[in-house]
Amino acid sequence: MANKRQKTIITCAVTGAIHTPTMSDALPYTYDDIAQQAVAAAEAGASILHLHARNNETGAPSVDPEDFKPFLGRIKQATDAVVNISTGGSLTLSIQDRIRPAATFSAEMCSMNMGSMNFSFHPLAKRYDSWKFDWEKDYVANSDGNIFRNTFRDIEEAATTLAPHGIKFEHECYDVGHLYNLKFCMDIGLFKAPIFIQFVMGILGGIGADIDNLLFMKQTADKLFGDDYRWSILAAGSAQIPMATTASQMGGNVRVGLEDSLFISRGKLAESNAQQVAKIRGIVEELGCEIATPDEAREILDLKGADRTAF
Ligand code: KMH
Ligand code: ZN
Repeated sequence: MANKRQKTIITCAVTGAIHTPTMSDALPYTYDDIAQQAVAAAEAGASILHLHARNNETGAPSVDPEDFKPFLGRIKQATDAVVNISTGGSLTLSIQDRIRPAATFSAEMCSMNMGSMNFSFHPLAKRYDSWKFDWEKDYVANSDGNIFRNTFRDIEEAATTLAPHGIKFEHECYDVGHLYNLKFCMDIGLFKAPIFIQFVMGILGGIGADIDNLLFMKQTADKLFGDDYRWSILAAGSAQIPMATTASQMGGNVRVGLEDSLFISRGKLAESNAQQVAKIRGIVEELGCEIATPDEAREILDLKGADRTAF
């Protein structure tokens, strides 16, 4: 049977870079704050930590491995959570730059974005009038002119560069077509089962975050991948917790974190990543599911193990 009920893996995406300028004081961007919030999220129940980095002075998205090193070491010392390094980086960077941190640190997991798309958050520019960093207003306002580039050639380059590291991918699928892209890539041997799919919903440019769409994504994935996949949901903004709750009842795993939503409930800013993790953990457990420990997540996703990373 496809996706028989397993423990629920909670991923926490601790700090945004692609689409999350610093519009909340709770969003960590320094090495210290990223490390502290990541460890607290793991203690609250996240078995996977999805991580971006920022330049500590400018707050700008960074793919310089030197901006990852300080917090990766501290996270590894303090927790056994699985570290998942973003290869999304920023909307304006090449795939070669974006995959460098995951390759440098030979992470257990990294993201793999499964198609090129509009990826916009420009409406936010009108909603805010104060910004923490100078670059943020223009970056947000100009996102209506960006393409998040993830061509088949980019995906192949990322997959073949990262293959020798034995990294498991979090396949970020923002629409149904991305599932077909993933199927094509599996058929030509780029990715091995069991694959881990993150259904990304509610990004302007991708599929909307509602239950009909989740069912369609899940049915399509069942049709294409049968037993060869595990899945999770990431719904952006105020849909984060409601859609994660629904997915958990369908046998899916969940991703929360300030990267994808700054809120803890409608209109109320979250105080931390750990607060969001604690909230979804409470809901999932209340509804009768158990959450996976990091080692259980490793087993479910067939990961190489923390002893085979380079940090
Ligand atoms: N925040 C997600 C919608 C990546 O890091 O590669 C996009 C993301 C992509 O997490
Ligand atoms: Zn990310």
